[in-house]
Amino acid sequence: MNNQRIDWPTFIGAFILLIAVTVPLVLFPEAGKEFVSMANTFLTTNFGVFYLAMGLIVFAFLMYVAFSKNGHVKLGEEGQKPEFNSFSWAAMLFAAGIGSSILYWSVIEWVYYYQGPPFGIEAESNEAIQWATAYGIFHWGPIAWAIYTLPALPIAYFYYVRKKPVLKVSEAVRPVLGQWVDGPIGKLIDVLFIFGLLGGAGTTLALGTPMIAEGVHHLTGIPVTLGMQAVIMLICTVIFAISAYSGLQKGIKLLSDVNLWLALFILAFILIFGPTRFIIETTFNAVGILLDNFFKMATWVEPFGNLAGFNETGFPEGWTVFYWAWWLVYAPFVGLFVARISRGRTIREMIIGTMVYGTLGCVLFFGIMGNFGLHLQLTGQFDAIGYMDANGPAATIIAVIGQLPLPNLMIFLFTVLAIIFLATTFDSSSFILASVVQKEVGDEPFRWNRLFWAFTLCIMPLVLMFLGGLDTLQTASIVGGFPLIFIMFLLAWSFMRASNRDITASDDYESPTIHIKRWKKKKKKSALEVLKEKDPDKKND
Ligand code: NM2
Repeated sequence: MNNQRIDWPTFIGAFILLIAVTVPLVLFPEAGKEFVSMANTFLTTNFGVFYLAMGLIVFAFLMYVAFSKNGHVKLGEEGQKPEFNSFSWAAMLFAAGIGSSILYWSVIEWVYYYQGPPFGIEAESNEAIQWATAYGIFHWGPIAWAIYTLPALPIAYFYYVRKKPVLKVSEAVRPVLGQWVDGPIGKLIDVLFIFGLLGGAGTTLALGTPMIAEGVHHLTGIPVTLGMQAVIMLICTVIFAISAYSGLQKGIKLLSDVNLWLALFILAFILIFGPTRFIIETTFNAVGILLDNFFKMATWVEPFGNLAGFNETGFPEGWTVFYWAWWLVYAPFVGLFVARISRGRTIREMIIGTMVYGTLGCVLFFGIMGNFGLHLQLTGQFDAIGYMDANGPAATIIAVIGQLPLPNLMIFLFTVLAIIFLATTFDSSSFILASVVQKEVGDEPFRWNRLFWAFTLCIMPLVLMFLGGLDTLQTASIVGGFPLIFIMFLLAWSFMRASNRDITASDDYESPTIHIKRWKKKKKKSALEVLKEKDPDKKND
């Protein structure tokens, strides 16, 4: 009986695509790697501008919706209270959308920008320092969060306002694609999304696991080997599988709350016991640089390459395009998840909440963790750059944290936080993957289905890690995520189309929810009339 509610074509389609990509990588790792990296270079150099344009358009679109009549629409019934309070909502949102990668990049991203700055600036110059403090915030800032938020609009709208019990990307583009959603195109959209997310999650694991491993190594002395990393991955999988299994109200919410408190504690500790004034001033300054150069950064595609004495840096493809692509493969998932937790909020609250809390959270991480590291470097207390050249990024992150007072305790907490961050992204991912392969989702998708995706999320990266092909998987997901750019436009269009239609059906602009209710009543009546025509004896029940 249960199995009838599974959408088998999507389930199997996603699985086959996954196998179809993994098996050649297992059999022919070198050739596979070369092919994928060629495809990646081709896409990011030729179509990089697509990604940047998408980012800006999505950002502008959301600003428009938030303050338009469509933003008033309530996700749920009139007078309904939000299902989760704002604290838990923000915590879940942040914990789902952000994984352990923020701990990785916020501590050391500045090193890369400092050594390979944008805009033809001299490496390791004072100007490079300034940009290094701002670029991280940009890549984890308002545009990035806008990419995350957009899919939530149509999905939440159909789930709560039109009350379709389906949590699927394809369902959210029905107003534009109509019947096609039920055919192969709809399945393809869902399968592409699943594929992108699995690859994006693979990237997260590829960064997170070595970092956690270095933390464990520092605390226990166990050498970092492939086997040890595999055990860490498995332990993380068990944690998030338990959380996904116990569901939204228990495991996922609890882990997210713990995640937020622990993160706030570590950030506060670094702020207080680290160079407080330097951190505050540098972060403040960086926000200024970002605001001043927002559009410049958002549109920099390096058009002149090596012409006329310019020196091509590859910075836009390597960073901004890569980041937008990475946020993009996660976006439908975060959209589905944000939609699921936003019952009782308005569209505007959802948009502003995601973008503001999301950006603020990232500013805190980059401002505090990043500038703590930068301060160590500039004052000569700890040569993070030299350490990184010798020992790689993962060990450097742990070494930077080890410069704090109570180093062992802080490394322990940092490692635990990384595990929880990883788990909170993966439990919600498996929850959503399970939803997408079901035809209908009551309150939550089936448990076995959630567990299945929890393990699938890890097993493939695990296999590839042993083969040394994890980088290839990352790149493949970015390549596979390319069509999502177009799906983003379909999503925006669908939302506008459906909500405008519902809103104009009423004359009451101020409260579209009331208006939508009225519209629905009308609809219902006409459905009943049709029934009566067919079967005049049928009672109105
Ligand atoms: N993003 C936010 O590993 C993670 O933190 C998950 C990464 C897309 C860069 C998301």
